[in-house]
Amino acid sequence: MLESDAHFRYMPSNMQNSSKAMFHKTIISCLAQAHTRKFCVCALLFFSSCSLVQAKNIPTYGFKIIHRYTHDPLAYTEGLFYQGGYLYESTGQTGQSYVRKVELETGKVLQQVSLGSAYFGEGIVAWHEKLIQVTWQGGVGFVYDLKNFQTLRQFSYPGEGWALTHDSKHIYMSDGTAELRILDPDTLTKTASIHVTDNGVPVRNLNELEWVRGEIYANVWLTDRIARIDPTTGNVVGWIDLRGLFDHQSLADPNDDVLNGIAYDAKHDRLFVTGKCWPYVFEIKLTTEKPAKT
Ligand SMILES: [Ca+2]
Repeated sequence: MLESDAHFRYMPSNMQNSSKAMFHKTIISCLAQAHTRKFCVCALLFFSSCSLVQAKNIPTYGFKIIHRYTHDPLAYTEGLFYQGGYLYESTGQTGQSYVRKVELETGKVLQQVSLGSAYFGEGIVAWHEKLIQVTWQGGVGFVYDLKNFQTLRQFSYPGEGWALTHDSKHIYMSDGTAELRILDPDTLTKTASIHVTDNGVPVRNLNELEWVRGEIYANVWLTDRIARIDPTTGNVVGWIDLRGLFDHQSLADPNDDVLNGIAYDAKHDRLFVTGKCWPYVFEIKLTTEKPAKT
């Protein structure tokens, strides 16, 4: 296969033939202009159009429930992570925004700090001995001592803050767009960003985040879906379909009390999910492929 032909391998054969003919015609046409710069522009435009038809089949994963834990039904969950045997949770709504350390098995709140009425709390992440939180539209974040929740300092950022997670080197922040900001963990300033796409289409409303075995999991606001994102490319490499996990239509505000909360226990490979004002935190295992949507 010619190197150029590799670009046609995802197409049906009849489309491959016509596309190859078009490609060769394009090259001849461009060469006829005998101008290298023009040729490059033509080739780039052509390959850009080819990429539109190279849609990859992104797998959709289902789930099975391993365990169901109690969750405070008044907790408007905005951030969640697991560390050292405990869940850490942040909640939203002005006047009801807290950061909590929660006993997983019972849901008992062991430690809590309030943001007061000035801020709407959003995502949290642990970084060594610190706990970092962003707020929705305040442009202000907080750094706490992870052990006693004492406020150590504030920091600022442009735009909105939705969620946080981290790997060994960076902190990742969502802001409701299709971009994930990469932050320096010490200065908490943006150093780069990840543009998240599903087959080239931007995935907006990325909300709660979790780093899971080299991928970033992000639940998409107002849906029952979690995107599995390759952080090196921003490509969605899988979808987790959590329809049927919990009927949030039974809650007081079903349009708002949606899936939002992902935590991962890397040591024991346990994945936890919950939602705003859901009465449960679920430990789930992913199943390989979900049947086609009906
Ligand atoms: Ca999380």
